[in-house]
Amino acid sequence: MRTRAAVALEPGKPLEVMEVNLEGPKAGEVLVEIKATGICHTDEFTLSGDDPEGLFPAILGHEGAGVVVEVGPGVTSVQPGDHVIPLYTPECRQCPSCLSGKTNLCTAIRATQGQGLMPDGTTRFSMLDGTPIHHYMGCSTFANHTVLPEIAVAKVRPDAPFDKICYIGCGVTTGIGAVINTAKVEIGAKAVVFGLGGIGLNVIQGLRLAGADMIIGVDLNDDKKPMAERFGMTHFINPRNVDNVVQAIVEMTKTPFDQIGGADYSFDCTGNVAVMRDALECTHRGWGVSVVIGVAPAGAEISTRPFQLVTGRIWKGSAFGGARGRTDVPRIVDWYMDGKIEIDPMITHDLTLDRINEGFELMRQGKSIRSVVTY
Ligand code: NAD
Ligand code: AHE
Ligand code: ZN
Repeated sequence: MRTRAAVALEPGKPLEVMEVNLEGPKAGEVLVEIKATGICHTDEFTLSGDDPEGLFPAILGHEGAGVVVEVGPGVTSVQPGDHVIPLYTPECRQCPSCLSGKTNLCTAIRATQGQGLMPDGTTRFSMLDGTPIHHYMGCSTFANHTVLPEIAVAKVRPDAPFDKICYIGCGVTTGIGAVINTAKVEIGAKAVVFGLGGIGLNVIQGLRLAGADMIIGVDLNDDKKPMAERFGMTHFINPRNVDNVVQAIVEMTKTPFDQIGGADYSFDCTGNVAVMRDALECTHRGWGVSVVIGVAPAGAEISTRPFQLVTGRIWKGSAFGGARGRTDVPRIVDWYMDGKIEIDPMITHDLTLDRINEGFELMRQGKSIRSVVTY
């Protein structure tokens, strides 16, 4: 079949909207009509050329929602008409990682996914002249139709609006999951969130859900403050306004009883390795936990004095919020539909596919939280 897609032809260049060829689903695969997709900073990261796994030409996008149109042989868990969210972290329930019960990082198809291919080592997308186009993160939601492995779709309730729940395909789950699954934040905690964008705001709403007392937001952009407050941020720091952001956080978190100071938990949602260091070092001696969520460019490395770890701070990372997609994503959709979490205010811009590059520009300029493209 043919479908419309925004294709990343070269790093650093705008996406080009065009008709592309799409082959139907093979065994264990499903064809999905994408109804809506968010634009995450990771799409921009890969488009910029900074992603070691970035391949071109590719159809980017990994934060979608849509409807199953056709299923390949052997598919049993979904059928045409089902509403689904594509999963860049699949859940096969059979690989050593899934069976370990210790991680959400299913390894069943990770190797081919990183090569921009379907599990059988081929691509379903090509240009009209026959040039192959890579898949991206196993999702390619910047195409009106895409093919996905069955293990990489979460079936969700049919009454949930596509243009909102697409955000659960990455940002919402990543942020809330990092708090609940990765950090396991407890009631009364003091937490710091570095980067108040599409991920950081969801960390904030996760912290509110978990019952944190103090939620300090850190961002270079003052314009991010009102939205973060709306979602539960209690204090704000712009690093440009303080001499030393770590010291400022240590001071803010001191009490008459505890003059050591430091956050119980911190989260990096910037992808900047200097910020990751601050995020670790602002946590409390003896027990502070810092979670890296941000994705750093090729070649970037984190550093700190080992003494920071010797004295009890813990550095962790979180992918897709530690969520097991087929199990957890339908529940998060229920949370949204039941009013337990909010999504709508974070979707600041609605676009059509023709205007997708405006969404990237708004993100670069810090003017959006999430732009959502509807087909
Ligand atoms: P975004 O562009 O919406 O937000 C980033 C925010 O960080 C902005 O508000 C920006 O002003 C702020 N910022 C940038 N540099 C800063 C600095 N030095 N100090 C303080 N604030 C700073 O991006 P997003 O969509 O929220 O994504 C955030 C990061 O999370 C990206 O690196 C993205 O690739 C990554 N990410 C990771 C996962 C995962 O599973 N681990 C999932 C989604 C996104
Ligand atoms: N390809 C990059 C790493 C990108 C990365 O870390 N991706 C996150 C999801 S970001 C979603 O917006 C992730 O899930 N990582 C786990 C995985 O298996 O990819 C690189 O540095 O090579
Ligand atoms: Zn993402």
